[in-house]
Amino acid sequence: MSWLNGSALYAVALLALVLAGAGVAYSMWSQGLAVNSHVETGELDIEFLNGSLIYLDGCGLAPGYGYDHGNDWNATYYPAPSATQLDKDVGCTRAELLDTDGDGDYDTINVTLHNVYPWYYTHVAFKVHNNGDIPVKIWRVLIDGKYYYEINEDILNSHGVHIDVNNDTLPDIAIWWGDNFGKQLHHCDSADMSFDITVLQPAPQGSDITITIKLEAVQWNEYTVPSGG
Ligand SMILES: [Ca+2]
Ligand SMILES: [Ca+2]
Ligand SMILES: [Ca+2]
Repeated sequence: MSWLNGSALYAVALLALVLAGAGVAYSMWSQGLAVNSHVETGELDIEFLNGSLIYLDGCGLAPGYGYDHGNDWNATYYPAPSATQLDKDVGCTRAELLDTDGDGDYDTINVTLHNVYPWYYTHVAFKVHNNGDIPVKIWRVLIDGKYYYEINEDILNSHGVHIDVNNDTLPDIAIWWGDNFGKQLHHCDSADMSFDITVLQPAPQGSDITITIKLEAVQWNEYTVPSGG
């Protein structure tokens, strides 16, 4: 046992200390991984709030299909976003919330204008609800597959965006959106949103006009609006 001299004992003790130090470092690294994986399980999710959908001049097909079924509204002051009620009941509006991917959240609004004519006007309102964990901002709207950002700009010239529903290159409706694009919603927060629809002169006669609307939100610190958007 003559080889186990004082310096060898010192070396063994030093090795034990190094291993202990490695153990401490290893456990800290493991904890770091756990924190990272927790952050990554946060979910970004919004929905149209069930029961929040209301609209003018509903077709009255069933309870819940709008209110104020009756005389039509007319965009008398177009392109300003307001209207007056006529003494005639010709057309009507139907809107419904859909869960297109079957996850239990309403993700789409379908709006159908029935038997309408140029300058027929309607208004659709609803709440958007953050049912995910991550604070979000309402970013953009997808109408019939095309993205629009804050489309309430340039009111006096264009009254929002013009949309060609039947693909004959002529605009059939104008949509103007109310506020709350860019509004930050924390978990369980809701925001009111609404839009006006005005039927334009080139709209097709004798057929229903249907549009499909979705909203997209982004993580609160990633909100940007492209120039010209
Ligand atoms: Ca009506
Ligand atoms: Ca859904
Ligand atoms: Ca058209």
